[in-house]
Amino acid sequence: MINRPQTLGEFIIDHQRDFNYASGELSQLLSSIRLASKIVTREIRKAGLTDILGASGVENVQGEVQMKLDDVANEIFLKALKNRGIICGLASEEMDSYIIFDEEKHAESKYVVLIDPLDGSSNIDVNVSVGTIFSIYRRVTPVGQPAELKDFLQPGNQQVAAGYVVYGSSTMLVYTTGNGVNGFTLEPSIGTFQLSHPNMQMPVDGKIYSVNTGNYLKFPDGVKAYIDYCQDKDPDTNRPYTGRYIGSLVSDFHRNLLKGGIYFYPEGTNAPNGKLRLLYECNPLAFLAEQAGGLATDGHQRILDIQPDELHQRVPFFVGSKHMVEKAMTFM
Ligand code: AHM
Ligand code: MG
Repeated sequence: MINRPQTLGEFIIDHQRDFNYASGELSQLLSSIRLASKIVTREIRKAGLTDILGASGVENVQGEVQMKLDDVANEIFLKALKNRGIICGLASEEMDSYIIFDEEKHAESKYVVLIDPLDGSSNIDVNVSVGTIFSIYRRVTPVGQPAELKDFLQPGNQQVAAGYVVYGSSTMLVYTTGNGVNGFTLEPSIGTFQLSHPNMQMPVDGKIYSVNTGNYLKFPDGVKAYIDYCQDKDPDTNRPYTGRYIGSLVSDFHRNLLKGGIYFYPEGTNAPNGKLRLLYECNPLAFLAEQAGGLATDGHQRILDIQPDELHQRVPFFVGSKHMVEKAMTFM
């Protein structure tokens, strides 16, 4: 037998029984995300050529208007997720409202997906990595009826799976179904994700803090005091910490997951709930963080216990190594 890393497809099938409801549908859903992320990878790898092939919003040489990559990614995920008839609805950062899938093939669909198809997309212009974030729930309304808003407005502790794709120097897909976190790296020559990071664990302590310090003056006093703490010298607690902020949430989170660290996007005087969206940015990353031994809060309470009341709701976000998030909370 050839000794080679397990592919994502093999891993999904092997772990199908980990789910409470092992009907194979969630496996198919994850396979749709796997496919879409490969197509988005292909589109992103061409992004630097838009200036010569036609920038977004203008006509290309074929006379077609180029779409923004966020919209391209949204279309790709939407089509891939809709095709197999597994989900009854989709909500996305790119769409004001959720979409209902109620054609015949969705008659038995039990899942809804919430997605940020291309987070940090302003980084594309400067060739910095971006990501996709996704969150999956079982519907709460009866199967066979059109999905409703309440299917999407579930607290994060009800997620059945969540993950992200980081389009970096490699493309990686990292996900959890509530049984730990596993990371897969795309082998570009054969187009297959391979298990490169089994059972990922976030170090309980770290040396990295990630925050947009340009907002320092707008932050509440507790946040300012915590930033001062991060910068203070104390060799016993690894301080001063190293500041690392890409401004691309998935990449910042991914680095801190591997190396240990804290990411925070707090409320500010001009943004009472911060910037990040609860349902398709914070909840999925919070689920992953907890599954890897980390923590995620809004500064006061667990992110996963927040009952959402709107689709695009924002929330202050503190996520990362357990001891670092615990310490940050003592300042709030
Ligand atoms: P987006 O969903 O419009 O891309 O915004 C989310 C992004 C995150 O990736 C990143 O962490 C954050 O915005 C950066 O915001 P800021 O530039 O205010 O620091
Ligand atoms: Mg986003």
